[in-house]
Amino acid sequence: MITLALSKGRIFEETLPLLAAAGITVTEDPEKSRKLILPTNQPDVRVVLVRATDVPTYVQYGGADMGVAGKDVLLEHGGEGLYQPLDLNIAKCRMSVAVRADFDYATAVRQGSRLRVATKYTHVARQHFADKGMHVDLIKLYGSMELAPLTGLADAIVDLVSTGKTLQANHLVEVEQIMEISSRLVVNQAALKLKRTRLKPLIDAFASAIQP
Ligand code: PRT
Ligand code: MG
Repeated sequence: MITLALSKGRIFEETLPLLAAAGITVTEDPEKSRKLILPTNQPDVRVVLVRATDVPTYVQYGGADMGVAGKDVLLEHGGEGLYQPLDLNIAKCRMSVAVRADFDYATAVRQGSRLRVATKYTHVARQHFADKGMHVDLIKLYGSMELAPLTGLADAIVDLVSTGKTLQANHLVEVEQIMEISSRLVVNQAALKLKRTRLKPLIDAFASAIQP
């Protein structure tokens, strides 16, 4: 049995065409079903639905043989025990610093002010501000980062941006782009050895279906 860990939503949706290229069709709709294990048209392939941040953990410990996870999630996880053969070029966005539209970020940086930064991505944020030689106090959040500058919890946030509509709706502006983000295929290293004859063709099929 091959177990693939995916998160519901954009990763699931954008992985479907890659699965199709490998001859795999998921036979139940995760938005309609409450099942956490979804069958496919291949009797030896199943999909498990986990939180996006849990995908690397499932694959690392063998709860799944492979999975699809955002670079944001992989950088926070650390990637230990994971083979990352492919950038799938899906679920694309960027990781950015954003502040309230009325906050003068450039001046705060120039004056060396100690900023409070709220984020789910503390590893990436710590590295980014260290590289800039800035002292920041990081506040770990698990969601709705946009709220932090509006309530006075923080001066800035580090969050993912795709269309920019969420920032705009909350009167925030993007002041720095830290990195481009897309999702990668991650494979359990032991599974790759033990189930290589089944996994290698799947990886090759995904590779051939990646859109530029
Ligand atoms: O939503 P949930 O709390 O269940 O989990 P999650 O947010 O971890 O999962 P999900 O499915 O929302 O995101 C999975 C992966 O998709 C992330 O790990 C990213 O790699 C990738 N991705 C791509 C994004 C976005 N684009 C994105 N826009 N993840 C989140 N967003 C959010 C962003 O955090 C912000 O709140 O969308 C909002 C901004 O979108 P725009 O279009 O308004 O700019
Ligand atoms: Mg989300």
